[in-house]
Amino acid sequence: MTLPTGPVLALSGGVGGAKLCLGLDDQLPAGQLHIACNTGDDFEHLGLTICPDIDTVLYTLGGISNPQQGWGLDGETWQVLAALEQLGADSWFRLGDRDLATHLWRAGELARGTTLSAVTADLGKRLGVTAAVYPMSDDPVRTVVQTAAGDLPFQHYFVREQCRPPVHGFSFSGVGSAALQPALAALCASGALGGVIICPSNPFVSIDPMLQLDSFWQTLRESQVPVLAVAPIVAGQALKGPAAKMMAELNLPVTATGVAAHYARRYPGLIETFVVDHSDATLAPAIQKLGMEVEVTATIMRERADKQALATVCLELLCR
Ligand code: FO1
Repeated sequence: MTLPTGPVLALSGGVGGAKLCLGLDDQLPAGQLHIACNTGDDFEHLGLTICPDIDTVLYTLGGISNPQQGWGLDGETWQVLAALEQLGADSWFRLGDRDLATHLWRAGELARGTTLSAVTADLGKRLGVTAAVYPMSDDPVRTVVQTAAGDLPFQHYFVREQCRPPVHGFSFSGVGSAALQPALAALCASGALGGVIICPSNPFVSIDPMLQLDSFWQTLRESQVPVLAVAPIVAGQALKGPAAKMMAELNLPVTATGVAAHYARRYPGLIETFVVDHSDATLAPAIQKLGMEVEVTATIMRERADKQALATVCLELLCR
């Protein structure tokens, strides 16, 4: 397997992103993988700062995530949540007892003025994660889902309302003034970056908040670094989460081509190669017309070996 020389940057949100990050972490030498995590999903809840996309990456690479859900911790207990229910507190967002330790510890660190980056790096070290994991910014950026039921903070839409209200748009509060995480900005400006992998995450609520932050996508494009994206839609379906439903409600074709067109429209010239599943091979010509190369491979990641195989395909593409 040929590997890029220099650091590899993955942009990740949600469970699908964490799966590919695990495969990349397995295939790259320690320290070569850098992961930018979406923080648009973050929210203040029960006085705690909840960072789901950061925790999903850290728990997954730390080997302690709940394998069925993809988020939260394996072998969790729910005593505190049950006690909170007794107190009449919100219990729609399921925080397990051990997961709560992460949130309590993070809230204390942040209250002491520690940056989210430093807290994330500290937590990664404690979990034995060797990849460099960053929040996309140390400044708050919050995804707002514009729905027929009004504007909803992401977790209210995703968990409390179970993605039911039809969406007609998104906004990212704070994105206009938030700065790209400093080490990320330095990595992109260094000229050493070997490649960028946009993981199979939700394009609207995981990838867009990151790429629209602080001219990040223009910085990446100007850095001439190879950039590839893995389609989060396979045979018209999202493997997990509301991406397909959102695309239908936004009147976009619910296909890998629809995602490629979204990225081409928003970030012209950024993505060189679009990776699609074998079941979408016939879409290649339409995606090539958008100015992207197409790689057809197996993109459904069930087993660890699937994650490693897809990671290998991506890493070799960055070396072409
Ligand atoms: N997702 C759910 O669908 N239901 C939950 O109750 C829930 C709790 C939760 C707690 C901690 C955490 O890190 C993630 C959690 N998630 C839950 C997932 C979360 O909503 C993420 O935003 C999704 O993974 C999409 O990125």
